[in-house]
Amino acid sequence: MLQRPPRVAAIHDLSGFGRCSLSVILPILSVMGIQGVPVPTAILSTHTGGMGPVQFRDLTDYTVPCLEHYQRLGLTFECVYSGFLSSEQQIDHCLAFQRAYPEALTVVDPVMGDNGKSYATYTPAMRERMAELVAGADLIMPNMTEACMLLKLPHIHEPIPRSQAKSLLVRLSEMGPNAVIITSVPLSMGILANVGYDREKNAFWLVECDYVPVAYPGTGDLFAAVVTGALLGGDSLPMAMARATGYLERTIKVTYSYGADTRFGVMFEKTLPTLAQPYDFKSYQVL
Ligand code: PXL
Repeated sequence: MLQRPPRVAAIHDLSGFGRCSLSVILPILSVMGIQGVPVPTAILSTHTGGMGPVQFRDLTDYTVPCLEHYQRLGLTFECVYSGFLSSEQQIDHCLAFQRAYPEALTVVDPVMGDNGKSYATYTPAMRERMAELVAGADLIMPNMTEACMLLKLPHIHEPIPRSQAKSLLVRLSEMGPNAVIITSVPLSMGILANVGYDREKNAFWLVECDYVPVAYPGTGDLFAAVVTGALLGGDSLPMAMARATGYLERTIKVTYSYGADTRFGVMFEKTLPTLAQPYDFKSYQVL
C-alpha cells in the first residue's frame, strides 16, 4: 500500500489572475488528499481570455531539466497530468514525462481552444501534434471544440443525438486513450451533459449539467483536476465525472449569484471545502 498521498506531476501554466490552470489545480488536488507537483510550462499575469495584453514568460527550457532532477531524486509519480502548453517542444517534454513514468496514470487535457476558436497562443503545429500526446494518454478530457479539433471535424455548434456523442467518444479513444470525457456537450434531447467512455469496460456514461447562461474561463481545468483527484482517490470513471460535474455546477452557480465579472473565473474558494467530502451525490446515467 502507498505510504503517502498519491503524487501528480501537473504540467500546466501558472496564470496569476483569473483562476485557471495551476492556480486552481493545485488547491483542488490538495483538498482531495493528492500531492500536486507543479511543473509550470509558462508564467502569465492572467489567462489569455479577454484581459488585454498579458505578461508571458515561456518556460520551455525548464521542463526537461526539472524531470531530470526528479529522476535523480528517484521520485515516482502516480499520475502525469498535462494541460496548457506554451510551445510545440513542450509536447516532446510531456512525452518525456509520460515515458519516464510508464506506470503512472497519464491524463491529458488537450487544451487548445473553446467556443469553436483556438486559444491565441496555440499554433497550427501545436494543434496538429496534440494527437501525439493524446496517443500516449490513459484519459483525455477535451471540450467540444477540442474534440472536433482532434478529430479534424468542423466545430459542432448544434445539439447532437446520443448516438453521435458515442461515436465521437469512440473515435477519440481510437486515437489512443482508454478513457475519454467530452465536456459540455449539447444533446438533442435538450440537455447539456458531460459524456464519457471507458473502452476496456465498453461503458458509456452521461452526467447532466444544469444550464447557467454564462461561461467562465478555467472551468475545464477545474473539471479535469477534480476528475484526476477523484480517480487517484479510488472513484470509478462515472463517479469521478459526477463528482466533478456536481462541483462545477455548485461553483458556477455560486459565482453567477454574485454577478461577478466572468473574466475573473469562478469563485472556487467558496466551494473548495465541499471537495473534501467522501462522495458527491450527483447522479450519472448510462449514455
Ligand atoms: O483554462 C485554459 C487556459 C489555461 N491557461 C491559459 C489560458 C487558458 C484559457 O484561456 O489562457 C493561460
